[in-house]
Amino acid sequence: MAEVVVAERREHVGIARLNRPDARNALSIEVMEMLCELVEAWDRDPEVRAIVVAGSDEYFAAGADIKAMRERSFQEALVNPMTSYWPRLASVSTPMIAAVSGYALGGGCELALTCDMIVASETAEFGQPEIMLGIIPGGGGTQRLARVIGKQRAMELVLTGRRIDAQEAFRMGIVNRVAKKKEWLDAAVELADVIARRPPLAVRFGKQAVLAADETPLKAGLDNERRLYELSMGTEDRLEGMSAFIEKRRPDFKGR
Ligand code: DAK
Repeated sequence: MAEVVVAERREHVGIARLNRPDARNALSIEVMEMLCELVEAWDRDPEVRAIVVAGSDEYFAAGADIKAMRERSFQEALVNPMTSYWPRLASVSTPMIAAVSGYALGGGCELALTCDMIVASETAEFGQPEIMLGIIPGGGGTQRLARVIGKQRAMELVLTGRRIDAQEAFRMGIVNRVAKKKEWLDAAVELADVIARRPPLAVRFGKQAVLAADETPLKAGLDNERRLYELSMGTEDRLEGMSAFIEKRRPDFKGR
C-alpha cells in the first residue's frame, strides 16, 4: 500500500508529499504522525537545509479526518495525539515552506500556516470551515490567522467558514507567492533551494529570531535577536561570507 506521506529529496531540500487521495489528503493520525517523524528526522540531518510540505495538484489537505473525529468521544478528544502534531511541526528549526495547490482547509490550512512561508498555485483555496461542523479550529488557526491577517479578517473567516482563493490569500499576506497551475511545486522548491544555499546556521538563527516577533514583547524580541546575531558572529560561515564578499567570489558555506 502506498505511504500516506511520500518523501523526496532534491539536493538539500526535503519534500514531504501528503498522499491520501481517497480522502482529499485528510489529516488522519497516521498522516500527521508520519509527517512529523519525517520532518523531525530531516531537522536532525544537516544535509537537509529547507523543507517543503506539499499535497497533490488538486488538494493540499481537506483538514483533519472528519470521519475519525465524528467517532471521537469528548474524553478521547482531550487526550488525542492530534494535539501534539502542530506544536511538533512548529518547533522544527529548519525553514518549512508549504506548497499549496487546491484545497487547504481546516487543519490543512493550519498546517500551511504552521510552515514559515506559503507558495500557492493559482488554484489554491484556503479556509477554516470548522464552524460548519460545530467546532472551531484546533490546530492554531485562530491564533496564526489573526497574527498574519489581523483580528477582523480572521474573525470573518473563522466565524463564516468562507473559503478564499490564492489571490485573496496573497493580498491578505497569507501567501508569499502565487505560481501558475503547473509550476506551484517547482516554485516552492525554488524558494526552498535559495534558502538551502544560504549559511545554514544563520538561516536557523534568522528563523528563530523572526518567530520570536509573534511570541515576545519588542524588547525581549530585540534582546533575543541580539544574542542570535552574536552567535552568528561566532560561526566560520560568517568569516567565509564576509571574506567572499571582499574577495569578490562566491561563498562556500559549510554550516559551521
Ligand atoms: N475528512 C475525512 N474525509 C474527507 C475529508 C475530511 N476532512 N474531506 C473529504 N473527505 C472524503 C469525503 O468524505 C469523500 O469520501 P467518500 O465519500 O468517497 O468515502 C472523499 O474524501 C471525497 O470528498 P468529496 O466528494 O467531498 O470531494 P470534493 O472534491 O467534492 O470536495 C472538499 C472536496 C475538500 C471541498 C470537500 O471534501 C470538503 O469540504 N471536505 C471537508 C472540509 C472540511 O470541513 N475540513 C475541516 C475539517 S475539521 C486539532 C487540530 C486540527 C483540527 C482539529 C483539532 N487539534 C490539534 C486538537 C482540525 C479540524 C478540521 O480540519
